[in-house]
Amino acid sequence: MPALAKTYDVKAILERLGIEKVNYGAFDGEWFGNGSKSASYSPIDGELLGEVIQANAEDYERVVKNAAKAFEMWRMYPAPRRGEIVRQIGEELRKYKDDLGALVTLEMGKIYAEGKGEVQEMIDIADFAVGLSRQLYGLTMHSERPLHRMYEQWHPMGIIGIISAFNFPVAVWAWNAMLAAVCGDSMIWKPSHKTPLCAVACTKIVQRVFERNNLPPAIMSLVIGRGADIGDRMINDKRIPLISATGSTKMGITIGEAVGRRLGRTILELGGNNAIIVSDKADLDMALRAILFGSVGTAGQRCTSTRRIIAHADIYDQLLNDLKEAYKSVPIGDPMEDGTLMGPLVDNEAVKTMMEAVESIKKEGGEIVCGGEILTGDAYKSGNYVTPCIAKVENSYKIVQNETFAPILYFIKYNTLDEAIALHNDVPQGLSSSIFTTNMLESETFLSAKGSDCGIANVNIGTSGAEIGGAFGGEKETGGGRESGSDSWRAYMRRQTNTMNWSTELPLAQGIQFGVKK
Ligand code: UN1
Repeated sequence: MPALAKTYDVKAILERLGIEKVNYGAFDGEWFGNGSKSASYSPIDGELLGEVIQANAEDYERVVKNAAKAFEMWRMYPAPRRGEIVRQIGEELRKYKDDLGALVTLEMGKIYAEGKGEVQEMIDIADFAVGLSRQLYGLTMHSERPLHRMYEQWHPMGIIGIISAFNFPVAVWAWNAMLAAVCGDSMIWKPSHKTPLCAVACTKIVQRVFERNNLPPAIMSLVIGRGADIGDRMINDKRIPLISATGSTKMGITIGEAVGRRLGRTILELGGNNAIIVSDKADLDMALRAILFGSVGTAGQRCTSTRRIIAHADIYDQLLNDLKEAYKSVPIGDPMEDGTLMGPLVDNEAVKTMMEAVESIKKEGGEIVCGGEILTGDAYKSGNYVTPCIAKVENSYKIVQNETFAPILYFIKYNTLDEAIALHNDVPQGLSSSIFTTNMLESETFLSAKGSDCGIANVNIGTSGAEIGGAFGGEKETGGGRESGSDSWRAYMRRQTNTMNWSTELPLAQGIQFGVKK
């Protein structure tokens, strides 16, 4: 069937990235693994991309020991020189942008443009971290005591545990890894078991940079393995002072509890339920394009995906109709091919979850406006392709209050801005949000203290596609963590307050006299 012939060479892509038929899943400077084998199949057509021999409990122990050893030297390596290593990693990522972007697409199914976009995020955060390596600033304070000096400094923290999700299999690791590296930490990455080859490829890229510079590659270690073997060990491990995790709220609660019990720290980036308020004063054409990217992009599998449209009654019907037309013409198919805008969902399980959600919508009284079906036929033989769905609902529905990781968009009507903001905030999650309006009073209200309660709030742009320069994360059940830009780096270091007495007396603070009789 020539129409289905691939225009790209999977074998060549994998080869250039150093992916073998069977790969080791643990890395601490050397590749090894003694756990069970796990296969990675492409959601595009079910093709076997490669296998991984996962890490077992002993392998994990070995990785932690070597990451701890690497930390001891790395923390004493000057921060700007750590930045130089990260600069070289950024250069290397530029060389592999196309291949690594393709592997992201092959392994999790987002379209190639987005796969490459993800690698661009890695490059951007590497550049950001290089600059940061000379700006890990602390404050100086004025002491209340004469001839005393006070300041604070930021020290490397230790081994950072990075737990990443399938939907951003390389970028989110890089947000953490590039910052942690300039902060002087070593790290252990546990990627999603759905995207192990992406993690192997990234680790091979950084391995070469460390080796070239005669530095221990264990600074960026890897353990691929199931939660019960590896994840549980990591979150309960006192040698890991910080766990940075991306995933579902359910998973975040487990991690938060386990790490909290040992008084460790977490950066949690969990579920979103992101809405766009579309005002009657919006540029509807712009709103339409933003909604389409936000809801259909990555097949609705971003934590920032647009899940709810809160539309003003006066434009509700028009927007819904226009969007319905746009949804119908979204090219769905092989995400590697030019022109495709929506690829498959990550696996059959995700398709099942989406279909169950569609049923729940109907059961609760919602109306399916379009989509929500499984595509069949030769081009869709992996069974992972669906049509994106729009549904008319009430915000209070149980299904609407939950995050479904699939392209389902809920339509909700409002009359006043206060009502819109109340609906907007009336969900358990608080990641990303946006308003489309050309009225400044409306946009400022949305951004004010009584406006959006999310970690990210935008005006006239969608909910997804954040730049790396800002702090990324959200409130409420999204977990409260912040990654990536702004001053997120502080979470990867420990703060120390220093007071230096350069007098010949010993005055106490708060004016306390505590004389010793001679
Ligand atoms: C995620 O889905 O976990 O803002 C991260 C965005 C991307 C990152 C999403 N830059 O959509």
